[in-house]
Amino acid sequence: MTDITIYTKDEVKALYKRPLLELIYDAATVHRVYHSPDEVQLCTLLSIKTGGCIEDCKYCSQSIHNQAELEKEKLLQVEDVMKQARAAKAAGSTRFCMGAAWRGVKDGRAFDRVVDMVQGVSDMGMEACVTLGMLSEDQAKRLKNAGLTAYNHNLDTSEEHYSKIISTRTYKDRLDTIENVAKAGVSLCCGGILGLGESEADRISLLYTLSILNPQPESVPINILVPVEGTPLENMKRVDIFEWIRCIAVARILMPKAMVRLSAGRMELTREAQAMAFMAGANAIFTGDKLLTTPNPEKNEDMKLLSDLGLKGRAPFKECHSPKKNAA
Ligand code: SAM
Ligand code: DTB
Ligand code: SF4
Repeated sequence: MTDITIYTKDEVKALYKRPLLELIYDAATVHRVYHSPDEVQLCTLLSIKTGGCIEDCKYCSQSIHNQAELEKEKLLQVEDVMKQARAAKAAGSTRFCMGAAWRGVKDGRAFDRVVDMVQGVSDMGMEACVTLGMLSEDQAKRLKNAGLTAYNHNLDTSEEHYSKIISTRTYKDRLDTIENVAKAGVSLCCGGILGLGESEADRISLLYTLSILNPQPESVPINILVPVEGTPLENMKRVDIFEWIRCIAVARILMPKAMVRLSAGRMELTREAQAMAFMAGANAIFTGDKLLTTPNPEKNEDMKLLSDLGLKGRAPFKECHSPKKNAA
């Protein structure tokens, strides 16, 4: 990452504490150096295996430790997933992300099927992303050979706050999988969730940790907690919107090449808040009326928002600009 400035934790803190509009201006400036500011990547999510997860993530509808009402579903068949991917492509999505409620991946028939799904999505000319929990380097290599674009594995929050949210795995477990993904040469999609009761220092710590991953994530999902009934976090206070914008702006400055993705939590956001997020450097969204298990804005609403803002879908497999090329 030679052409990227790596900030110290104190520098990240100073950045985070800047006056918000100054911060947004700087983030918007960085955004324009590395990306076309009128382009937003449109991605579609599909839950390929739903519920029954043995991890105890306190935010999640799919954990067996929580009491969320949820229709469980075994691993889908490849052809059913292809149907959904084709529909997503026809609706303008260029990236298809498949999520499984697993603690980790076991070799065998189920994993073979996921590899076939990745191959199928990739053969359709779409970017393919999966999130399957813990992964070995060999498994990451198999996914890469099948055409995987990126592996999603979030850090979720700071190392300091982590054990208050999840007790069945450690931050180190997360970082180990991230390392396996990097060793296999697969791009990483890695971000977090705001609104887990974390402090400002936790947010700064998360953003700092994401930015020192080597290589930096190709994509950074910034989720806002969707408070699911029956989970321990169902009554959590909603995160302040300006804190959310602040995190997006800091993520954009720290990880200039990454796609900064507005992920969970858009149902409760106004059009104006989302416009401000695009201004602060966000350049990807999940479209389609469902995330994994919770609702997402209607496609028509999203298309209207993008069109009103003069934004358009970004082509698949597009690299970000090189600042040197721009300067020449
Ligand atoms: N089981 C795998 C794992 O945890 O890595 C993959 C699926 S998991 C549902 C993917 C991500 O969704 C989590 O890391 C978390 O960041 C996000 N997520 C899950 N439930 C959420 C919620 N209620 N609100 C916001 N984000 C959520
Ligand atoms: C990510 O960071 N957000 C997406 C994707 N990666 C897999 C998932 C959001 C899930 C929101 C809760 C749900 O729908 O179950
Ligand atoms: Fe399982 Fe992932 Fe949900 Fe945690 S976030 S309970 S690992 S599906």
